[in-house]
Amino acid sequence: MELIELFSASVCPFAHRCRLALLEKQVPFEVVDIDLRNKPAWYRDINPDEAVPALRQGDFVLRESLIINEYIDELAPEPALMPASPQERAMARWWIDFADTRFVPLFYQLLKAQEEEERLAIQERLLTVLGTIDTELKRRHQDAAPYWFGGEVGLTDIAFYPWFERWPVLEHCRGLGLPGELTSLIGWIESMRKRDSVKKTGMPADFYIAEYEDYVGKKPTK
Ligand SMILES: N[C@@H](CCC(=O)N[C@@H](CS)C(=O)NCC(=O)O)C(=O)O
Repeated sequence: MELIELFSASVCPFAHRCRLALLEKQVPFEVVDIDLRNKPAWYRDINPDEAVPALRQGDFVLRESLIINEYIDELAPEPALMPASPQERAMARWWIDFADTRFVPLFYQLLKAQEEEERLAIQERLLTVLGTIDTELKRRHQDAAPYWFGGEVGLTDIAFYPWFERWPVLEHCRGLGLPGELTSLIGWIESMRKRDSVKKTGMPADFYIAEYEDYVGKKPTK
């Protein structure tokens, strides 16, 4: 197999998804770090949007974290990162879409919101989404199975996890901790933290806080 290069940045949760998938899939790859504050001009030829992640393998270039992860999963049958049954595969896609369209945008909207009223409204919506995730995890395995679709980690877990590693940013900048009653969600995060892929790619909370304070554009509002 031709070597895979992943254009990435440690701060970026989307690129984090792809590093996790590559490690879980045990596919050899090289990380090329892109400084998002000072992107090299050549990177525009790889990704005209100048965003990370991008994957390059010989002449083949692919963008978008979720599409990249589907490609990574299809490189080899094992370990499978999608469930086996068509219905569970469909549900995995549904939850991956939920992560991207309903959960992730609220994370950024909350960080960017400058007015208190707007912030509280977004926070409410984000808490509802967290409740939906917790209810689904409870319904699926009553706290017994470590991952979304049972005993094996998959693309659904990977689609969500990077934002939970960055949750201390919301806690620090917006005073929003993870509610303790969301026991299934918290249990799932703990299971993810035990994985080698997560340990190898993880960064400390202070790193994310410093990076995102810059992104938020001002110091905490608490
Ligand atoms: N939908 C894209 C989002 C990628 C994205 O937004 N990446 C950010 C970093 S987290 C980026 O590179 N933004 C361009 C910039 O910072 O100039 C994906 O899933 O890959």
